[in-house]
Amino acid sequence: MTLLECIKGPEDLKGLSHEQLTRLAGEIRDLLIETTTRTSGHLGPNLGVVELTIAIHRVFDSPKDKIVFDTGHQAYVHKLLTGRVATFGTLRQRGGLTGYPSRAESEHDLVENSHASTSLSYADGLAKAYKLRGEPDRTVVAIIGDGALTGGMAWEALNNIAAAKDSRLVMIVNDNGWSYQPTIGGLAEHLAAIRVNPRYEHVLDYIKTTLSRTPLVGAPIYGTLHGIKKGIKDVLQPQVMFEDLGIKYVGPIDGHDERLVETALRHARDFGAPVLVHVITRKGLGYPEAEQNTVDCLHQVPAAGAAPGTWSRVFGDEMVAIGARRPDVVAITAAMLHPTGLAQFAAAYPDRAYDVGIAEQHAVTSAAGLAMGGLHPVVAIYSTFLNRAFDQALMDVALHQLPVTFVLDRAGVTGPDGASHHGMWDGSLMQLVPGMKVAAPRDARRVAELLNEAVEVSDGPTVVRFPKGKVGGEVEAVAKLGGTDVLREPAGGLGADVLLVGAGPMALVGLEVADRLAVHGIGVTVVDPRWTKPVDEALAGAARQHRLVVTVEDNGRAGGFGDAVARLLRDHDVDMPVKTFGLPQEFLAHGTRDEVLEEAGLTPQHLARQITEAVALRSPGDVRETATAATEGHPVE
Ligand SMILES: Cc1ncc(C[n+]2csc(CCOP(=O)(O)OP(=O)(O)O)c2C)c(N)n1
Repeated sequence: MTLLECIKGPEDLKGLSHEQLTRLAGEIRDLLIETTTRTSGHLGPNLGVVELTIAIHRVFDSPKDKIVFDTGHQAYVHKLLTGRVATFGTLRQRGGLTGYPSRAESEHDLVENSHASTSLSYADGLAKAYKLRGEPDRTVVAIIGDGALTGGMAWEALNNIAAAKDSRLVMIVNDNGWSYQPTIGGLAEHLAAIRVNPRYEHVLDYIKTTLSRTPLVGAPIYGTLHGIKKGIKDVLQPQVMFEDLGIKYVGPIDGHDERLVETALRHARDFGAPVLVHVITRKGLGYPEAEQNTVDCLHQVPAAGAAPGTWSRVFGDEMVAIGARRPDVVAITAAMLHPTGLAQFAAAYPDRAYDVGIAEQHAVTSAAGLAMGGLHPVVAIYSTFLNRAFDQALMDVALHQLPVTFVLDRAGVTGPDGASHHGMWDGSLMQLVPGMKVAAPRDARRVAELLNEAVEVSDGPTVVRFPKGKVGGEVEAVAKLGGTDVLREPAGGLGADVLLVGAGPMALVGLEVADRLAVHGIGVTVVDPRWTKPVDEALAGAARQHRLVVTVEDNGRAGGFGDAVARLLRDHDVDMPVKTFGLPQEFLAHGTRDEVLEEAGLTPQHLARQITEAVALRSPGDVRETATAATEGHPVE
């Protein structure tokens, strides 16, 4: 039995010797590597916080003390130390452990949101709550990376924490110099005086002498740490601010020296007021493939970059082509240069690509400024993170009718990252924005086509949304209906029973649905509107030619494309039933994309069955029999 297998909870850590803790750290790293390379997951960040997490659980008394992991992608070690060694092999699998803290999994988990830069605000509130409730023996601990510290919310929180002088709050800045990519903050560059902290130089010296002695990985580690000196300064520069604000600052500390970290944390815990502890760690430590990975230290395995054949890659390739033709097109990413597919554009046109850090709100309003300045910005972010910048999209961009194109990768069901990552909100949020045009490409060809159309729009904002993963086969239109592509007319001899309007790749799912329904005598016209906002008015006329309208979208049902189609029909006095299929308006658990879509009923089989039932309700005789058979357990295949 390994030492790690004996750890059933944080209390089991407390009696271990220094040697045992070192052994434990090794066992944890082995398990992290073995598991994540099999299940996928955040490897680099977790390898970097092994000693730090051990120290946290030895010093603090969870769950009485509250531990908040910012973003939460680095909480695997915490999972292992809080009774989840035996189930760790199920990480990110349907029904298994989530990739982030999960209150359903453990009383030691608290915040599951996984959107960065929130930990200090949660911690501020928690500490105030315990004070008001008269529970002064609790300490709140927030662990925040230097990447997450680039998010504005973290600074809003610090401003308030500084004023809450008697909060028992320990903020640990886990500074590894990396976000997805090296953290490059503007603070140090733009502030005139950069103070070099002697303690920081001391830590670098320490790391140089100790880590350089380690064969193979030593030199690269030192090289990278030294290379990120600028990044560390970025965090040190705000140290001036911490001191000025009156927040106690401790550090910088070598985050891989467990004893040293413990000592600092004990001091911080006993201080009785907000303390910021600055630890320097090495992302990916202990796994040469991660340490030497120059893209992102294996932030994630498999790598989150835009692999050939993915939607992100198709977008990235087209951006390079557009960039060559249109010198006014610029690109913005919020700390996701590689995953969004913008790396090629940045390499080709370095002056026209901006990585703003984990700062979606700033990204969008900065894009507004770029547009006001005569450029056409393309803001490439994951759909779920656009939520952060809704007000900026609405008031800063749309109100001014600015030509900004939002490219929303990972729109719809994403998969193993779970509830906080499914991009199921943008389709509804964007429907609310006056003047916003939303495109949903169904295949690779349409990504290129619609992206080009979007950057041609000069009098207002546009969105191009597409899902995660591999792009499917291409399907050409057989006819046009206004701006809408008709992909399939009812099969020979069948009537125009159903008008199936599929948004984006759901149009291709619609084709499979049509095949299944044709077998049962139901004629389906399948169309792809290409633009889901504004809804093509031609659909109103087409609806009149059918007996039922069906919409299918990979987005929450409430207020999405389907509701917009129903509204269009009402507005045109088309008295036609509309069935809107989409994701249930719930926080959907993790699983593969296919598993989640299956559970949401968005597979051809489920859709065919439900549409058959709906048609039967409105039809005499033949179709009704088919539907009855289907509902009585003979699935419509
Ligand atoms: C609002 C938001 N934008 C983007 C992301 C995607 N993301 C996840 S982790 C990460 C980098 C975090 O860097 P850091 O906080 O330094 O932690 P590290 O992985 O280096 O330990 C990013 C950009 C996110 N989770 N939330």
